[in-house]
Amino acid sequence: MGVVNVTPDSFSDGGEFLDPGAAVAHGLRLAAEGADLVDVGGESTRPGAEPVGPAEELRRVIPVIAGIRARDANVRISIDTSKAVVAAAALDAGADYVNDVTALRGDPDMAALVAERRADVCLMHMVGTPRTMQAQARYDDVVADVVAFLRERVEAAVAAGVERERVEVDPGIGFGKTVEHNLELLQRLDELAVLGRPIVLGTSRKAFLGRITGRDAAARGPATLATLVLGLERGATTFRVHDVAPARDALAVAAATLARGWRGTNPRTTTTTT
Ligand code: PMM
Repeated sequence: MGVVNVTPDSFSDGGEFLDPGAAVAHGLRLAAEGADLVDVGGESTRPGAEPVGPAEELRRVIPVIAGIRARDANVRISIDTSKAVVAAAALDAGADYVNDVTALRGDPDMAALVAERRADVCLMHMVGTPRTMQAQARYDDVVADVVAFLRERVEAAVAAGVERERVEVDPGIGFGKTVEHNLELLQRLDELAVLGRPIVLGTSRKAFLGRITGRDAAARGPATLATLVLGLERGATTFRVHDVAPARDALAVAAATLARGWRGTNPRTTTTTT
């Protein structure tokens, strides 16, 4: 899953793709690099971020989704939103997948929309809201708490009519979590397998990697790759990343080593005996 943030304030690429043309070009580039899914978002969820109104969010994301869909009929498009009105317009414009960091709790109309439109959906763990979440980073056992939360949210989605097969789950790395919480979630990611749903992992360039390496967001690519390999080994199937080409390479090598049958095709793959 390649990230296209159409925001002025996302932590690592804020402002880079505010222009719709630049955002469309970036999404197409990520698809060409091998992203199966391009995740378009118009509201930053960085810690402390201010909410954006629906009109502004629609203005940011819809031309980008329509533009990517017009030029690439195949890539799957995800809308990163917690607002049903934005998700509905995005699905109309060609999106296939709803990435909701509130796990269908942010808008009372979201679950019914996802069910009715038969969209795929990602349910992510977060306590509180991006404005308040870091102050609420307290858990008995972070992994057990995340599993219990996601189990409840999967059942709520199914009860609202969402097909279970369409639901993916995400531990919400960096959302109301300390460095230690993030590392423990990554270390014990395999425990999310009890949920029986595909696991999405969003570690790309996040602050905990900066705390370990001392690097700024833009220089956290290698640190991100380490988390992808660990995540793959522990059962993650979708990797939300800013840099698709290196992620594909790292995952292809890790998957080949683990013999898990990596499904992707790499446009640059050649046969070699060395
Ligand atoms: N992280 C961000 C935004 N959306 N969605 C999911 N499902 N998982 C994540 O970890 C996630 C997300 C924040 O990162 P960004 O500001 O780089 O988009």
